[in-house]
Amino acid sequence: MQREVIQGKLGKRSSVSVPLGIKNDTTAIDSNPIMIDLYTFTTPNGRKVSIILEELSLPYQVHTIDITKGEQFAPEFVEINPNSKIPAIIDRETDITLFESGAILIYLAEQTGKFLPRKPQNRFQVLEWLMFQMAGVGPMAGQHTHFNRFASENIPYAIERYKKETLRLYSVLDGQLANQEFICGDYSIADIATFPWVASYEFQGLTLDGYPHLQSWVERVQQRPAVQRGMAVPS
Ligand SMILES: N[C@@H](CCC(=O)N[C@@H](CS)C(=O)NCC(=O)O)C(=O)O
Repeated sequence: MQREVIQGKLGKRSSVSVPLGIKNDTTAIDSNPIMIDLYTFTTPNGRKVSIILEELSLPYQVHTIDITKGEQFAPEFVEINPNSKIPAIIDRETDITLFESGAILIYLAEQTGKFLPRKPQNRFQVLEWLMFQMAGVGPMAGQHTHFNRFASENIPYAIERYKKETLRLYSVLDGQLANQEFICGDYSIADIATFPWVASYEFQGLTLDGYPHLQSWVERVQQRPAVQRGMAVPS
């Protein structure tokens, strides 16, 4: 498996060889200690986590788990995520191992006090839209992409069903973004979770025509340098 080190703060990269799952390595680059091991691949769920790590300027080490080669089923990775899916992290400072991208976003937001408001009304609105992404946008767009691009047989019913539901969810997001810049007003983990999915609409065989507020939001979030760096991980 490919190993590489990324220093979020300075955006510098260099390659190192580190055993999968190592917990107490004190490797430092430019005297900035690596805090987080990130197990990821070039997919929207993985990129949610690289985006927040870049936004937070946290030094992290990328472990590429090539899910097209079945590396998610390697015993060392199953120890980290028994569900055999990316993303997952190990926080070396707290020794906490986590899988499920939504849980990882909440954890990093809580640890740093950023992108998840404290005030209950705002906090639960962000969590509500995070759950909307986790339970709706991701699974529906994922199923649509599968049946539209990767299924071994052409099943028009499945393609149509998931396309219709994904576009319905896009229209809900479009309405939410009609009068504000970000999904819950201020930029939050709800935006970080949703962006990599909606931004890959062309790959999914969809269009954002007819969703002008969602389209503007994609362009707005895309302009953030941390988002651009996070979307390029793993390289
Ligand atoms: N709900 C999970 C979904 C994770 C997920 O589906 N990851 C995909 C890549 S985006 C994966 O690892 N697939 C490998 C497989 O299904 O074998 C999360 O948000 O973390």
